[in-house]
Amino acid sequence: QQDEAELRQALVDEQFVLYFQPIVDLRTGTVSGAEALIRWQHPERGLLPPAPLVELAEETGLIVPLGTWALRAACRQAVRWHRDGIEIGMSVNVSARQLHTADFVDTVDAALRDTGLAPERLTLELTESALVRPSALEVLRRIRALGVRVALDDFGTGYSSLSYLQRHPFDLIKIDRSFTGRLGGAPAAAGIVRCVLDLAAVLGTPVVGEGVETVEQARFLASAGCALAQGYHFGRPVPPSEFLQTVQAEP
Ligand code: G
Ligand code: G
Ligand code: NA
Ligand code: MN
Repeated sequence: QQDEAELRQALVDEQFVLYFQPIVDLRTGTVSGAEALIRWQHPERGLLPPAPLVELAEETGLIVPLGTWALRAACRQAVRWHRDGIEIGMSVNVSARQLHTADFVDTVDAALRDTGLAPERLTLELTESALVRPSALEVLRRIRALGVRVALDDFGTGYSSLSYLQRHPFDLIKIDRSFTGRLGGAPAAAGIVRCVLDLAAVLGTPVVGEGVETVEQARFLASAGCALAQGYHFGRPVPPSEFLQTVQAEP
């Protein structure tokens, strides 16, 4: 059982690793960024999937130190890549609990200063659930005042999507894979995706299509004016060395 005590110990022992998934510019076909996704390298059970880990961490509040670890490790990795001439952005997931800790903005500021990452290279991914509390708006403003970008993750799966879009300043909208991943399957998917792209165009906000698994889905998004895409078609989440190979193998 992955209980709380085990997770606490794992934090002490730093049993976590980050995997990275490419975010691709649909116009040029080049990698424009990486999304950092946490994995638990368990000493006995091997590499564990993130969903139960993140869930347990959310329940216990350990997502706060775990999230801070992920943020700092992702910033360090981005700086390493930049030193190697790989000038890509870094996206990091932030949970509601993390966002609403009193010192969250200071934590982000410290991660940038300690690692030397340029703020505009960092994107924090938030879901609609993180925006329910009214204080989220002020936190978002303070994050953006640092120069850090903010993405609305899993767009379309939460509640009150439209009002959040209108009230909060996002640099990026990520369409959830339950829409983009069904392009070519569910008949309504194309219409829904076009609608989100139109909406984003009105707001002047670029869009990432998530969960792109086929070349047809990628082509549809490109022709519909979607700027960026992510998904198994372009690359699965992989360890940093493998990620580097993918980027360097580009034309
Ligand atoms: O990586 P997928 O590989 O299975 O990730 C599963 C879920 O875990 C996703 O919803 C993702 O947003 C979340 N997740 C992965 N890494 C992190 C992290 O560093 N912080 C938070 N808060 N969530 C994460
Ligand atoms: O909630 P968030 O969007 O951060 O979660 C990202 C999750 O989506 C990760 O678990 C990642 O492994 C998964 N993912 C990324 N690309 C694809 C894809 O093309 N298909 C599917 N099914 N899952 C994907
Ligand atoms: Na995400
Ligand atoms: Mn997402």
